[in-house]
Amino acid sequence: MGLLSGKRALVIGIASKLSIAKGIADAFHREGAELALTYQNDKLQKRVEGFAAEYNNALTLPCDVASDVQIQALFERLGEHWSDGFDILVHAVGFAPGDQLDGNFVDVTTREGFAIAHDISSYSFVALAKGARELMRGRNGSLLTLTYLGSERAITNYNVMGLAKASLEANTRYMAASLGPEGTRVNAISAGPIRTLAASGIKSFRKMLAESARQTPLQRTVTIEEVGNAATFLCSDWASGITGEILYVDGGFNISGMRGDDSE
Ligand code: NAD
Ligand code: 0WE
Repeated sequence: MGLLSGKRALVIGIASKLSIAKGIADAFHREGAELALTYQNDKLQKRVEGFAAEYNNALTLPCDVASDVQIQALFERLGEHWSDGFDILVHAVGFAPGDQLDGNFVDVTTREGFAIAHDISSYSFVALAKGARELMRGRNGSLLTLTYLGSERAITNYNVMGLAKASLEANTRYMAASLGPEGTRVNAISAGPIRTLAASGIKSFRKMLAESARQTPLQRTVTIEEVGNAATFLCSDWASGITGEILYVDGGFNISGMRGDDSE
């Protein structure tokens, strides 16, 4: 018996085998969950269908979270597939226009960049919760999102994404308060830096990974498998008392202060 046997999970945010959402889907599948996956656009469809084939031919559906029409269509089709409901929704989506993530924060941040970052990276989590609400009601289900320490600390070049993640974390708490009475939990994982497609566009990301490993208690970066395992716990009945929580999966980086010579 797996930790998620008998549970149905919708995973949003797979773009490649390196995606955090792929690490989560792999762990959910290993622990016995039945999966459905979405893809952002036609370019990603074939790839996501390939992953779905490895998960007992999981259902795949399109969803660009910028579109209310697509979100509505997603839950209509999911409701036909899983007519008595589902248990888990994973939101592993974040985006800001590339020019927002390169340069001095005050110089590069624009009204439009701010709006897009907050729309795609934070509002979309509530938008998906609205769509999923009736299918998830009363099943002791859970929603999970992915955040980053840039919400609380000023991290070079993370810029307006840090503001959007601060909004996403507040969103996690307000959604937990809103959906708690119907038995649905809402949590976030704050992951340490991982080389994914979303990170590959970032200037000097390699240097950042090396430096953050040096300053981390575990002296290394974390993997998508480790995030997948923590996600499995949060979405399982073992976490039935946990909601509105931000769980760090970062090797302890966030609690670290100054590191002395003896730890090098
Ligand atoms: P990724 O590029 O593999 O995944 C990002 C996903 O967002 C992609 O699947 C992409 O299709 C999707 N997406 C972007 N805009 C979308 C839209 N309009 N509609 C639907 N989907 C859209 O990168 P990742 O690192 O796995 O990112 C997943 C989540 O993890 C993000 O929220 C990211 O902020 C967060 N995170 C990443 C790291 C890291 O270092 N990689 C650390 C902490 C948190
Ligand atoms: O949340 C993220 C990545 C978010 C992201 C990345 C991109 C690159 C391509 C959002 N939008 C875009 N838009 C693009 O056009 N992370 C936590 C990974 C990340 O990104 C950083 C980091 C870390 C860590 C950017 C600057 C500094 C550190």
